[in-house]
Amino acid sequence: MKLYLAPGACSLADHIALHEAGLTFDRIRVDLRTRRTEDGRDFTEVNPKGYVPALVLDDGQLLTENVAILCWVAERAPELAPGGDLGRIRLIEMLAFISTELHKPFVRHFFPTSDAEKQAAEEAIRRRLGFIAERLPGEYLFGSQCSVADAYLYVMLRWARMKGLDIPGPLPAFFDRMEERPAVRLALQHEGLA
Ligand SMILES: N[C@@H](CCC(=O)N[C@@H](CS)C(=O)NCC(=O)O)C(=O)O
Repeated sequence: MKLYLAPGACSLADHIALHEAGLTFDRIRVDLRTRRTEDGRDFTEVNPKGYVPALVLDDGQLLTENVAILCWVAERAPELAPGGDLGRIRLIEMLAFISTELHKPFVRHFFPTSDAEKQAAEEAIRRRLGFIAERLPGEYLFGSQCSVADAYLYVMLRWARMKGLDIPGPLPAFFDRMEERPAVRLALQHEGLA
């Protein structure tokens, strides 16, 4: 299995989740400007969408989209998803929220076409981090057990820190907790971010 990633990009969430699940995989860096892989390939031949993350399974099938890859990991490591009747649906609900309501505003904040757009994106991020912060039920998004969604939220908070955005309590403590996890440390180390 091969994970195509760019250091510090959203693919860090998938990288962490694969380590949390204890799965064996190769990492291949992608230069997002040139769209070339570190092994010299045109990345669009691997993933025609041209963006990371991309996961090539052992049978050669390609998986893309954070929500799908993180769900796939959680299916292989059920301890990384909430339990109960609605567990899988709650996980998709949370991943969809992070993907569409946080990740996308961050992209607008990183690459705004106007000051107004940047301001609106920052306001959206502030509100949505506030929404999560007010409802954090325990150490992690679903209580005491870390899930693949926590890896995705961790990357969003990392970006918020990089951009100097406010992170409401108790999310700074959540961030520190995540950074103590061996899977997070390993992924940061492998991406040259430790
Ligand atoms: N919808 C995709 C978006 C992934 C995405 O935004 N990837 C960024 C890095 S965080 C990227 O590769 N951007 C380069 C590009 O779009 O050209 C997903 O959730 O997996």
